[in-house]
Amino acid sequence: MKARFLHCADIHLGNRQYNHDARYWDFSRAYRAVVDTALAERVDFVVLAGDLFHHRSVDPRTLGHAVGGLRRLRNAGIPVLAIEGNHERAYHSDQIGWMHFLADQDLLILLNAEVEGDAATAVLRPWDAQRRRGAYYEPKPGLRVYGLRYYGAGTSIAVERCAAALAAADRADVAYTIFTAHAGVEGVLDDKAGGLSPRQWAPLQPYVDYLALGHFHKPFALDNWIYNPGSTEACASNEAPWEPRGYFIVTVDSAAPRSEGEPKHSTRLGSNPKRAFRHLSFKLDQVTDPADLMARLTTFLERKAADLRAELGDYAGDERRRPVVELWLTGTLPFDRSALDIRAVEDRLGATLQPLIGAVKDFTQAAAYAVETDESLTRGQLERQVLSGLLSRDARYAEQSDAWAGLAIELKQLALRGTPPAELAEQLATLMAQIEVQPPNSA
Ligand SMILES: [Mn+2]
Repeated sequence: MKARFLHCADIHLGNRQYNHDARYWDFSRAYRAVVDTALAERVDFVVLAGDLFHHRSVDPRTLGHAVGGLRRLRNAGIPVLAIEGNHERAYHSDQIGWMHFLADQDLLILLNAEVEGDAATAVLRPWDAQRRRGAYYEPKPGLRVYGLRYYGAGTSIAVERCAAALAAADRADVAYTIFTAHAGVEGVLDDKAGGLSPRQWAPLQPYVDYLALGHFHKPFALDNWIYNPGSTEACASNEAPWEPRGYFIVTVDSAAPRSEGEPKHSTRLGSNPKRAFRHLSFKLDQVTDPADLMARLTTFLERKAADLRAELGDYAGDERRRPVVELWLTGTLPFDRSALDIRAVEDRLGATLQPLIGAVKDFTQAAAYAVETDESLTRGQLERQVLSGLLSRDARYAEQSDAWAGLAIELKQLALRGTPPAELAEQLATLMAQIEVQPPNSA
């Protein structure tokens, strides 16, 4: 038995990332590219391992995009064998989701093993073309594809029950078995909890030649039987460097001579075209004050802009080629957060790199603001000590923190005495002038 198929997952149609139209279209374009590939490669079928859609409630335009791609495959005689991912699960188990709707339109075959209830064994029914329900389908004689929808925390038990059912099933005529599920493998992603351990997947291994996974957006292949193609567009900035990523093209030859432990297939991880996407990280630890921040940031961004133009060419005039740039501010913020002008940082990012989208994320830590106090002090002395302590942690006021504390207290007392605002402002100007003419550390 020979066959050829495309395995993809996590297309996330309808993801209007950063609330930007261009990003909405990027996700649809990535999907179209994968459909184009399936057609060009003349595969026998497509395995879609969950998360075709980004949202449970799909808008008409996004549904149109999904239907358009599925129709092209159907017209070419290429069935799509799919499962429900976590993003497209129906709201209630008794309602049908959009994936069921597509199955009812004969645009895809939506597989799911019955694992509910107390039975230790799943019920694996063949696809019923009338009811449009079933756990497995044979796109070619001798090639069987089983599917299990997203089960979250219940995945491990669901997999055990499927393995028990497969052990009991009559598989005499089955030369090659694919099992598709929307779940990851523990340890593949550092920061992503979840996923089954290789040991929890292992019960399936005696019966499954190709475990087609989705859910983790990072591509991986393990032990010649577990495969995950990764997302077709970056749903988060950390996904961008995971290249190649997008789909596997799998060629099966069940009868070819092979040595012990060698798989019945060969695989190629392909990469669909994607929007350029860069994640930059700027650490604030060297920064002294807001002006210094902007100066250092500008130097940093100019260097990155040169790198980006060397890599992508002159993209500024071509919206298709302009990258998404996410800038993360990290490290310790050496001044009060209210003085961190995110809009100014965004503007500088936009002017320097001319990205399609320039998003700034503030992950800075505030300097420690706990102040030690001496309980023998009077209320007035205590107030001055706390203020001075706080101001000494802000790089802009640290050198003359006592003088600034004195200024604040004086101003407060003037305000308490009912001094008119204009006079307060005048006093403030005078007091500030006094501080600024003094040399550092003389206060
Ligand atoms: Mn996903």
